[in-house]
Amino acid sequence: MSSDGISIRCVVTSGANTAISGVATLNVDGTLPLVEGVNGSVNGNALFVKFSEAMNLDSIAADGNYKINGLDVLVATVLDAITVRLSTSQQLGGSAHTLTVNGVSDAAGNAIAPNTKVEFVTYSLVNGVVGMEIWKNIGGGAVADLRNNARYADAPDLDYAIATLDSTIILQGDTLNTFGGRFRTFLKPDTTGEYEFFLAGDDQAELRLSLDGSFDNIESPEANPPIAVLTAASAVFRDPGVNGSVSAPIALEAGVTYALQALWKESNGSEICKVGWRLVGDPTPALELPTIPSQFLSYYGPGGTTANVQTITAAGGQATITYTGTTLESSTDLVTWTVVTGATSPYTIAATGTRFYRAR
Ligand SMILES: [Ca+2]
Ligand SMILES: [Ca+2]
Ligand SMILES: [Ca+2]
Repeated sequence: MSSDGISIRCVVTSGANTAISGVATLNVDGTLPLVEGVNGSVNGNALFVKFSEAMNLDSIAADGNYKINGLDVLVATVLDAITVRLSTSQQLGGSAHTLTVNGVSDAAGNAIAPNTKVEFVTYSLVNGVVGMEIWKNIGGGAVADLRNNARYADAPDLDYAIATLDSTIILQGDTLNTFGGRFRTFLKPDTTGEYEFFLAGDDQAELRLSLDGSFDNIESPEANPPIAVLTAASAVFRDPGVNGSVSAPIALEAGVTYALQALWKESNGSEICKVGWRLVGDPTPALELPTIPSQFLSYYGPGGTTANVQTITAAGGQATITYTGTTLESSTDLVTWTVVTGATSPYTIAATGTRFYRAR
């Protein structure tokens, strides 16, 4: 608006008396706030809503101002002046919803247009993604400070779907302190061989790999002890033997899905976490290794479509399943599901009795 930012004085005249006020600056905000974007959650239990300008914080913290068809909005948490995290009832992967916003206003008091609607699709298992979660306001520099906190592992403050195992995709400038972080991703090599994993971290970090392709027991000290541990900050990949940041060689098979998790803990100053790998025999120096390329990674993120078993045909004593999605799972009781390692669609199964299949 043209009068925005001008300086004014107020002149009051009464009979022969005139009073002149001090100078005031006139701020006119004639722009209504908008919902600029929404992002899903890698855990399928939240929605991150971003507004177009600084908002009245009380108004965006009121959970009753948000409705989502098919989901309950549980708690609205203000992350900053333009962003709010809505925790929701558990979302189905890859399902379409509409967020309807009412009653929120910008910092100047302009209300959003009534029944502002934004369509979104919940995150589903997609290729090329790492989940990155952040727990804020946890002191200490040891990974145990994160793991032992009551808000770990179910209540991260922030989560992101990013392209590789590199915290600086999101956290730049070393400005965030007293937090813990976690990467999770499914890893599927295209070459069978022995791999070394490289971990960079600040302050401290640990890396685990589950050969069964599941995160269910990823932190079990017996089943999945850490394959690399950093007890002092190292912002770059080091050669084997310098510190605990490089795993022993681990045999992996092409086409098999593994579960990879890194935890790190930042107290203050600089922060980072990165994970790389190298086939034994590859001469690339540790310092020059990239983080694990996205083509080998998959996790919950945007842009996916709902995974489905599409057809089941029987011939010659065998059944053939075609499906969409990246992972086929089988079960004998519809309760316990096991990843069918190496499966790609169409997938043919020999007669083995009654078995159920689902795609993810
Ligand atoms: Ca405004
Ligand atoms: Ca920091
Ligand atoms: Ca630090």
